[in-house]
Amino acid sequence: MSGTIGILNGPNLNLLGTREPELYGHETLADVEKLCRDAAAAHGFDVDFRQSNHEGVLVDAVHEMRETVGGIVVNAGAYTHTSIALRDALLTFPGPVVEVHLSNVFAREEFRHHSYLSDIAAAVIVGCGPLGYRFAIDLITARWS
Ligand code: CA2
Repeated sequence: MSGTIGILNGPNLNLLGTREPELYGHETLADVEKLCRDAAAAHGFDVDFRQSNHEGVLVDAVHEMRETVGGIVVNAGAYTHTSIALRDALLTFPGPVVEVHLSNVFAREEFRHHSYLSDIAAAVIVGCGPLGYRFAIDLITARWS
C-alpha cells in the first residue's frame, strides 16, 4: 500500500474548536491534523490532510488521491447525509475508506442517521471525537498495509 493516507474533512470542520465545544470538543482542526500526522508516523506513514467547504473540491481531492494514497479517512461533515457525488467518487477509490464522525450522529437528529458513505466504507467510527481519526489510521495501517 502507498505510504500515504488521505484524510478528507468536509464543510465547517475548519471551525472546529471555536464553537459548539459540547458537541465537537475544544481541539482545533490543526490539532486533529497533528494527531493524524503523529498516528500515521508511528506506523511509518505520511498523511495528505485536506478540508474543504465545497463538495466539488472534495470530489476532486478523491480523484487526485486515487493516484497518491493507499487509504482514505473521511469525515464529510454534512455532505455525509446529502452527497451522492462524494459517494460516487469514493466508489472509484481502489483502497479502503474509513468514515469518521466526531460526534455520535445516532444520538442526534434523525437526518444525521443516514449516511451516503457508510455502506461503501470498510469501517465507520462515530462518537470518539478526534481519537476516531487515530483509530481509523490504526485500522488502515493494521489491516491493509
Ligand atoms: O460529528 C461529525 O464529525 C459530523 O460529521 C460533523 C458535521 C455534521 O454535519 C455531521 O452530521 C457530523 C458538522 C461539522 C461542523 O463542525 C463544526 C465545528 C465547530 C463549530 C461549528 C461546526
